[in-house]
Amino acid sequence: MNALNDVSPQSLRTRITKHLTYTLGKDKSHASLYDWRMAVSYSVRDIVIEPWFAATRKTYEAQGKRVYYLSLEFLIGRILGDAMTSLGLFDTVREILDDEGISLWDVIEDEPDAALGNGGLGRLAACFLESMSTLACPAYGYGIRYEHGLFRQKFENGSQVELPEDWLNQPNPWEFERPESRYTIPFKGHVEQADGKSVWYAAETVYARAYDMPVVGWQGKWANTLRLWGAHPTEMFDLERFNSGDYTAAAAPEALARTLSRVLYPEDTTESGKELRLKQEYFLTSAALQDILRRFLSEYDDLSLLPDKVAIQMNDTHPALAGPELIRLLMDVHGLAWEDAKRIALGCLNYTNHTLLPEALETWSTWLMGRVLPRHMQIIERIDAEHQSETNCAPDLAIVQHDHVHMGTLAFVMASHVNGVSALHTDLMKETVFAGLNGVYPSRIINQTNGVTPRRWVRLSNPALSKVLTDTIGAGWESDLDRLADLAAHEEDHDVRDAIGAAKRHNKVALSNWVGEKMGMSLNPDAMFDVQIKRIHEYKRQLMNVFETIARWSAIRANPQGDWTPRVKIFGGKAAPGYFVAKDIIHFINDVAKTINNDPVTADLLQVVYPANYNVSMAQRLIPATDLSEQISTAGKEASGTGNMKFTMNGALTIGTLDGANVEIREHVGAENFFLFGMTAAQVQDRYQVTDHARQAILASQPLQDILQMIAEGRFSPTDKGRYLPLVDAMWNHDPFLVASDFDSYLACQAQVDRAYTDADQWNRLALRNIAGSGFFSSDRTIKGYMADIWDTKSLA
Ligand code: GL4
Repeated sequence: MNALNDVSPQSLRTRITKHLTYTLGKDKSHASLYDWRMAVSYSVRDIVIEPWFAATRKTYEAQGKRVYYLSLEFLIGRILGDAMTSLGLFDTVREILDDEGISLWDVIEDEPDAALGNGGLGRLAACFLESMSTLACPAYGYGIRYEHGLFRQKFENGSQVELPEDWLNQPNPWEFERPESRYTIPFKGHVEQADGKSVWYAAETVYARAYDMPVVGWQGKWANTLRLWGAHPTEMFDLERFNSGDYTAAAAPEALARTLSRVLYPEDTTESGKELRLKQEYFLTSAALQDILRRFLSEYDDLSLLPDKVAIQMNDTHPALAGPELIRLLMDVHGLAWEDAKRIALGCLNYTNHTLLPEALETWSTWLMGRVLPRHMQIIERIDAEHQSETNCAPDLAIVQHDHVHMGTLAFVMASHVNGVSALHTDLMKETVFAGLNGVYPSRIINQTNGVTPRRWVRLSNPALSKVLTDTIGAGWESDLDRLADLAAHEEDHDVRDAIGAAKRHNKVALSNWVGEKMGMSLNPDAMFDVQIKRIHEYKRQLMNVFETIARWSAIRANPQGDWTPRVKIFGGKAAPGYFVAKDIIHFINDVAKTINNDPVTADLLQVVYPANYNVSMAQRLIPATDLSEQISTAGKEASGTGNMKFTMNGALTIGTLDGANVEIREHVGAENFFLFGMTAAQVQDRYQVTDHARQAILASQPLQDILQMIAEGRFSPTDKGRYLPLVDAMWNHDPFLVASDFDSYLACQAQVDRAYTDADQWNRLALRNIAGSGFFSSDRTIKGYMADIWDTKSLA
């Protein structure tokens, strides 16, 4: 079965015209870009329906196990281009629109990004959904239909300002509202015992209503469902109050309910501890589990079979209430005994850990948990008591400690498998944060190194390179990315190396044009494009990159006639609104950019670009145009990274530390094709033992002293000279992520990069080797790993 079989250009043309006429109610002479985009989207969506239905049919027939991926975040990005790519309709649609005088790219860019996530964790979930469909793994994604996704970022005088995101201000052509699929979600109230059963009398309730989005896989052979929950009031609008003039009170139940799915929390790797967040986590988890049980019971009547038919993945601890909630539903609603309910829940559940940063490990006060979810608090205490008595563990391994519920421990205890997201991260989990639990539950922790989908990240975002790949190694690499290894046999072919270089240059020209239009800057496409795009976080060390930029600028100014390699430094990323240090870093990057970009002495050799509002669509532009990928986190801090993989696939070389998946990238592409610097995770640990590590490192580094001196003197903030004194002070006295200690190594490595770039042909050779070694980082490989090692599911292809 293949969706493409009966899609002729003529039928698609007719479909688009019909949607324009009958769905949008416009004739061609009056249709706006929006109208065309909607008509094209509905038409492409129509074509997904058939494989979507067929996949559902096959799944029911097979009676196999289904996967349920629970995530508070799905960072999807735009959908139309991706769907057309998967269905092979790109050229057909382009031709149809050309005939109407409409540009396909304009249509594509009219679509808002679905930004229901913060960064890597949410984007990983989106790549996984796509891979599960490509692999015909029967699966559902479950998430929240946030009305407002991640905030829009703008810069005002260089500072980040957050604006609300409003992707749902217009109809979403990819979703199907399912008013019939709705569940009651209870909150608060109290629990009573009756006939040996616990009865939870909730004080508040909301409905979770399903909104389904089909997720189509490569070549339209399979489509799974992303089911997002929207919150709706259980109480009707209060007409009596309205009629008596109290309009606000009349709408209160609705307002209360809707706040639940109103906004995505903008914290990446920090937990916020807010009641609304806890409610969101429970809202998603309960709705998903009720839906899973309803589906299961429509096919089977023996709940003990649940672990044979259902695999639930908890994406981080955010849905970790799944343990107690599944036990609650099995006991209180379906009448099972505690032991059975707990065994079944444990058999279904798995947990992925995405970070070791202590500030990200969620805890909830028992007071809040007990107030919002009184029944769950009881269940958690019983799970905890059994966990402690069965394992005889130390008190610091308890789920409840110091009046707080530790969600990582809860997730761990209630999971069959717990996985890390890169080899290094998994090792560190076993050695550090989860060492104790690993001792009492040995072999529960396994590794599944992250991956990314090459359909979106190469085929869609880099057509120029995609053509070179297909011309060189033949078609089909998109769904069998290990085939990229075949490129290695063409390393000595000058034409192939040139073609890779030409594709990169083409993308750099396109990016330069875009930057020209957006920011009024004119970039030199022959300069090295050096890119760091990711959330702004101290551990990711954007600061180190800016320091290097300043060092470079000073060095060029001191010797403008020197043999310099021209560079364009590109930054992109948002800071959590409450993370003030990160926001200062943004301000600082913009101030440095302003100073450097206005210097005529260095203008041809160094430029700094920081486009506002980095998102998935911007990543799709930047990554194909990148020569050098900055992956410079303090070793041991970045669990995996996934941007690093996207750059490698697109032929960028990496300058990086031995952190997260960088370690494996370097192994796969070859150490000689990777610019390594900095301390290892073990050396980082030792370095922290040196109390004045920063001061010592700065005193040993003249370049760093000079840079800090310039900043302290106000060179980058002439109207407010003291602006960055706190930053300089923090460098000397704290430097929690060891920027100073790694700086000289980074500087030396950057000099090596400069030299390498001067030999364009050799650089292209290194790019080729990076692409050839990147096959391992397809999310298809990752998902096959989950299917085999965690879910025990089979592909229905
Ligand atoms: C993250 C990690 O920081 C990142 O390294 C990883 O690639 C990603 C997906 O596993 O998960 N953890 C959190 S929290 N946010 C992330 O992006």
